[in-house]
Amino acid sequence: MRHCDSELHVMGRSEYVDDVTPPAGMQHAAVFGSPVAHGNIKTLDTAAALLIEGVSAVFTFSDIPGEGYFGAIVQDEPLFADEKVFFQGQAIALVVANSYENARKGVAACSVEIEELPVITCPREAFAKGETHQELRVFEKGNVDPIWETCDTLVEGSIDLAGQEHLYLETNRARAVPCEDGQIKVYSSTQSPSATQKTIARILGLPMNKVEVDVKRLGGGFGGKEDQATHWACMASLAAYLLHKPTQLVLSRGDDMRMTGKRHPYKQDYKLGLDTDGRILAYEVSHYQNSGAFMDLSNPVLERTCLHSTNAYDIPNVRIRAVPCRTNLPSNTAFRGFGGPQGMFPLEVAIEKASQKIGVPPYRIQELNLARRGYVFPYGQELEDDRLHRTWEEAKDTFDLEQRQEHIETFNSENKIFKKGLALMPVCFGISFTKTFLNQGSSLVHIYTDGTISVATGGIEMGQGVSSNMIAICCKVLGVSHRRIRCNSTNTSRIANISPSAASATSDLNGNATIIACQEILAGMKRVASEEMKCEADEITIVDERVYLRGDSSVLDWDTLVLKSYFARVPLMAHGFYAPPNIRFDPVAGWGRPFHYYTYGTCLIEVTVDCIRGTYTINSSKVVHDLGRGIIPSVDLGQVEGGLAQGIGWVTLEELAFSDDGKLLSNALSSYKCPDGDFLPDDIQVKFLENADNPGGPLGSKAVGEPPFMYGIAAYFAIRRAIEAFTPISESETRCPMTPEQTLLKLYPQAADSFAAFSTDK
Ligand code: LUZ
Ligand code: MOS
Repeated sequence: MRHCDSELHVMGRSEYVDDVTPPAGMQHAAVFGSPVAHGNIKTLDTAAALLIEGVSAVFTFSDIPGEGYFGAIVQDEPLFADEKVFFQGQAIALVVANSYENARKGVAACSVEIEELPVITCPREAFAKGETHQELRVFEKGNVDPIWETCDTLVEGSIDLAGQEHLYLETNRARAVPCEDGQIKVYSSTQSPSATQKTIARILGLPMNKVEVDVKRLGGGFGGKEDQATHWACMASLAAYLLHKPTQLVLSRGDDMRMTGKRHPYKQDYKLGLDTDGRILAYEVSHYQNSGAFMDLSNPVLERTCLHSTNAYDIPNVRIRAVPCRTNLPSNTAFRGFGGPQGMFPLEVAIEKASQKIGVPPYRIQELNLARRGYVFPYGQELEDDRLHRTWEEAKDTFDLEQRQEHIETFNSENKIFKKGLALMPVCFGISFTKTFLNQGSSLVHIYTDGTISVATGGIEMGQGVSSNMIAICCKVLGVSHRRIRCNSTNTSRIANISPSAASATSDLNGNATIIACQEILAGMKRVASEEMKCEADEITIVDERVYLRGDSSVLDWDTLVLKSYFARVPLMAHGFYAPPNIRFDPVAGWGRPFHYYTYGTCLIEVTVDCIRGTYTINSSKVVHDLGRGIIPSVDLGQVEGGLAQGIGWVTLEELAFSDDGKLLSNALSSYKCPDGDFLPDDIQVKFLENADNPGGPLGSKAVGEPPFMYGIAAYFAIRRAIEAFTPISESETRCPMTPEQTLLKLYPQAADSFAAFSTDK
């Protein structure tokens, strides 16, 4: 089986929110955003907009009939600016017109006078000024303080870790259609239909049962639509509700980049202590999270940063300090990995520094400290297997690590201008929402009298293949061909209280629920078959659309049994609900067993740096990944390769830049470079761990969405090692991404000052 949308995608026939034929009289909306990052609104002039031909209305904060403020964790965010603005691009007004062009003309005609206030863009500065969304939190294991003086090697430093633009192909958008009796139906590009439904109800002052949210598919989400698709759906709904006309809001690429939050940038301090052998004795890290203007999901993102701060390593003494800092930038939000990558990064920096002091390759220190079965993470969960080691050992063997290392050393001794570097990245990523209650999935399976099947779950199809996985699961459990099965849109009227499609857990949660639903229907059908064949129901199986009795093929086929079941008044529909057992987490104590299980893997990346130009080639990335027993191999491979590419992009080309006054400088695809097929390595090898069934996942599978992202981190260190082969790196702060510009500055530190003099107002 392939990805079930592949044909439609290739033909350009798959439909997104605004591809569906618009209802008659549909209006178009556009957003007027703040031109400055912080200030008091003195006067807002929208009269000129109303004079533009086709413009029917302009809405602001005071037009909101229900609650004007919302938020997943705390309700601190207004739908439109309420007297003050807190970031450039913050929505101030919504212009509605008879066409997209006229709505944009209306926006251009709006003007605002703002008394500007000081702008903070740096989380350290925000922290120093007491601008935090929450108190600083500390996670501890053992006690680092008395250990430092016993260490043979100590390294410390600070890090400037950049954020990342989601760059989903489909920008945020929604279409709202008013229905009878004050109800509203909303088509939204959201990863979280129930959060969208709930927030629309809140903003409009409606009960939730008057709001229906429907999602066919997304053109990518990556976390960017976990919490921040809501705003646009609420705005379209507000206009539709107040004007009694269907209204569509589609963000332009520029507006989407400027108005929505991204991966959180962090500032970090680390300190690592090791003994003579390279064994890590103590690790301390402080995370100053650049959270942006409002809380959004910053709290759980930072929590995952803390939980993954020791990644895959066994460290006896750990102190993790973390604080979400309020800055005048768009509220940063979920992004594949959800703070995990930011948690893992500083430890790898520290290990690299330590390896130079000790004089061994970093992978030796990584290997020596890799956690084994029985290890207890700083938050209390125990590592229950040795699969992480398996991926590490297999990566080393399969990809000839020692030989590659020798090859690189030889190459570097023979070449002056080109230098090569290699790095490994082990990943141990916890699967489950850390907010335990979110770990629930639902599925509704219908079998129609012609034998065809439809499945609808809480899972959102955003390209990752969850619909295909649901079909594959139905097909395996029911014993029928995937051609009989369709996956329906995700709809709040079919499934209630849907958790966001996030945390890599969508196929797990909804897949297990689908198994439960299929088994329930199947049980009824087997009863019917057993009466027909005068046997016990558990002697019946269905394979390849045929009924088998004690393993022998019978005359009954699927279509016949479906009809017989219908006439026997046996239900051919079922709702399955699944919640993984045995998980709990106390966020105040920072203690528990938050994860159902871990997904593991090891990645090896090799690069070549052109030491004259500062450019580089990623030669290869080779991965051993623990997939459990994969559901659809091509879909899983797509997730691993896609995650890897996005991770490589984060640490190399993708430079998110803001000016000191909070303006997004990397505000278009011309100034924000993401990896393309040409940049990515020609040699990508992904090997799935064999004999690795996962009892916690549907059909033995494992969550695969986020973990591969962190493989990309290896590219950063491979480039640094190549640079080190040319000239030692000295720096007061370690900066990521390692763009070609950064690489050049590292290659020629003497020239860095003069470069700085030439560089523009960054
Ligand atoms: N979303 C969320 C997530 O709300 N909680 C999580 O723990 C999480 N983890 C990864 C991605 N999204
Ligand atoms: Mo996500 S970062 O799993 O929406």
